[in-house]
Amino acid sequence: RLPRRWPLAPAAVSAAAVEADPAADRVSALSQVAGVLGSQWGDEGKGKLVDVLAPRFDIVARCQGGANAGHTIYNSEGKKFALHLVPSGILHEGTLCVVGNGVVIHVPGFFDEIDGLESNGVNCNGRILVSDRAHLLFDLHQAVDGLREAELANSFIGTTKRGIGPCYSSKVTRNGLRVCDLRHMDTFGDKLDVLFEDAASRFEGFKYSKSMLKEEVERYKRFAERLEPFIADTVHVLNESIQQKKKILVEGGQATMLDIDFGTYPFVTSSSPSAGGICAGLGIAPRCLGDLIGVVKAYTTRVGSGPFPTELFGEEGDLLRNSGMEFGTTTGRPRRCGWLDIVALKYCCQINGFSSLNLTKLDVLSGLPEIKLAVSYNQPDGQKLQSFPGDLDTLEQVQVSFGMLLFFSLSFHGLSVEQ
Ligand code: 2SA
Ligand code: MG
Repeated sequence: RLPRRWPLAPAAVSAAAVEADPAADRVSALSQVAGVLGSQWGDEGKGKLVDVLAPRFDIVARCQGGANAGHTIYNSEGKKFALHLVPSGILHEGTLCVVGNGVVIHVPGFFDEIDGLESNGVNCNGRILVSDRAHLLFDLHQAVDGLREAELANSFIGTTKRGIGPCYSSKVTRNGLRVCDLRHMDTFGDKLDVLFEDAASRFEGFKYSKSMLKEEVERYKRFAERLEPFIADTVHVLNESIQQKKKILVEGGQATMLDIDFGTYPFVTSSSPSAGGICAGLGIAPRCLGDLIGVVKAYTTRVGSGPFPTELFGEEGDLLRNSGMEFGTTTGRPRRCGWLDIVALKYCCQINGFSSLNLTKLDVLSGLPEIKLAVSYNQPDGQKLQSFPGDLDTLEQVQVSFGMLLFFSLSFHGLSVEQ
């Protein structure tokens, strides 16, 4: 635990509760609005931490990304749940889940997820609010994602092909459709037509006919009816909840090293999974934010292409992958594995100002004769880099200095690393 920078919500926990669960006081002492963010390249175990913390919060909110996230949670009976769009708080009856304005929503996928949860005994009724400002992600965005990757050939990004980039492109181009557009089906078809025409004129392989458009509009008329009870002005709901002293936990998807601004661009996702994405993706003020927990795995994994300075290949990589069960929740892809990278972690700590770190999967390293940590990056001429480079050419050429894990301490305010 590190000093907190913001006033905290009063912790109302009885001595008996603390005795029954020693973690209770620490968890309840978390600020009124707290966040769980990935501090590597994703898959650090954010979903598990959110699941642990959720019972102490009134609301769990997603602020960015979409169904590219894959949060795996096991319930008390050992049943496995793979969540993509629905916040991980859904497994706790008393928690309200919010899908914020910054999220991109594939409505059919959203309902598939809800159907899956309900058929496994999880009641979703009245427990999920979807922002009326969130952008709609259509099948056409997924098709474009695939076509764009194919076009990139050998320099493909390795996206989840969930249409995330193309949907955020529509949003930024300002011809995207939002959840609130489902309330205006009279103009919905015309707006969707613009997106279809866009894709068809750009990609030869994009098949499009007016009858396809008509079918899609009919499909969305049905979705509009089913989605209506979920739709809310979540900006208003969240700000009212803050006024009412309710506790909000923000569940980050992906991670800072995949951030559109701070990650290893262009091998990144198309949203802001770092602290700044919370305010933009939920419509809450920066001064409301309190504790931000950076989740960090005891080693590093990455899915998709892009530089990975501490990557391990061959048997060493296989060992981590198999003992850590490092396969994508969304796509099942084997994750690339390597040592913990303190240079990248320090950079993430600077950007997010984490109040604490949650170190996960330390047990996976059990039995290894040595555990390495990247402690600095050097340029080919031997000069040490002072910060995590923005230029990929520089990053690809760095030589990593490793430290062995003999004694290891991190101090976040001085940002010093000892080994
Ligand atoms: P996209 O689909 O446009 O967001 O892909 C762009 C890059 O972001 C990476 N990315 C991820 N990396 C790790 N985990 C992610 N979620 C799933 C999971 C991944 C899976 O939690 O397991 O199942 O494969 C995730 N989402 C996006 C992606 O690999 C690209 O490098
Ligand atoms: Mg994941």
